[in-house]
Amino acid sequence: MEYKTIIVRIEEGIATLTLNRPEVLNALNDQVFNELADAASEMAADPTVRVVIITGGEKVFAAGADISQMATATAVEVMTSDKPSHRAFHLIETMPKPVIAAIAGYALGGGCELTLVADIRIAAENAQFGLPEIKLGILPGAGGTQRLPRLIGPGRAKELIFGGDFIKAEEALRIGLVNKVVPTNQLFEEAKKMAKRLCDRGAVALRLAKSAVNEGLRMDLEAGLQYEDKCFNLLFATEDQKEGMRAFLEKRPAKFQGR
Ligand code: CO8
Repeated sequence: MEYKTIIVRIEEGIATLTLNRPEVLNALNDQVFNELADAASEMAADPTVRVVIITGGEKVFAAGADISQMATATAVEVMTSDKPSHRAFHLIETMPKPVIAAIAGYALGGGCELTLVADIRIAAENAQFGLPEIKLGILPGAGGTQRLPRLIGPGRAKELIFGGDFIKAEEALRIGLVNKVVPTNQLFEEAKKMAKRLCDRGAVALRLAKSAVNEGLRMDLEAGLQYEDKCFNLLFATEDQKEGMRAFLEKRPAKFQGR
């Protein structure tokens, strides 16, 4: 597929999606969301892709949804829009493969919300996070009011959502918004290193582990435990389970085939 606002590269099982609207700090308009949705579907279906990295490059992740596109919208237009942002975020969040967000510079508004649909967030030292929507008279409408409290707790999420102020990478790490902070010039190397580690794991086990965590978050504990049990049982039907356990007993690294 051809993309204009993102760059898609696939190398050794790792797909990197790079937002590419530098002139507006990677502001996310409907075209970007549609292309992200298409790329997410393509990467999910491509058997050569094991892990996906989403980034905005070295300078900025994304300064939010495109304000110029929203400024004159009416309530009816917003209400009846097919909301490509929601489609893109849903496809990324439910992608049956690990998604890593590699974040440098600003990750604001919809940009911050995009990082929340990734499984793992790695921030460069120069990263800044914020949900400034409140300062525009709106609220984070691409999942921020729902996913952020689930990730960092309602108290801290409300402080970010109500205040609209930015926080630096170290603070994001302290409150659990990101998994790791790395020197800015090592961001892509670190993201690739983590992606490579995940490429060596069994793809089916990864897929079900991701599903168990994500689906479990929607359920009460008892239902979540039952869902986990089903996923666990199912993995005993895979060759990867046989290989993984045999390799352990034979004291050698496992070679998973993803089946
Ligand atoms: N939308 C459109 N254009 C933008 C955006 C944006 N979000 N952010 C930056 N730009 C543009 C600027 O207008 C500017 O363009 P130009 O050169 O033509 O004037 C260019 O990018 C560079 O920006 P600045 O000159 O402002 O750069 P600074 O370094 O001075 O400032 C900031 C950087 C602090 C990041 C500043 O640009 C800023 O505050 N940007 C807006 C941040 C923001 O409010 N983001 C939230 C947007 S709302 C949102 O994300 C809602 C999500 C929910 C959507 C749900 C849809 C259903």
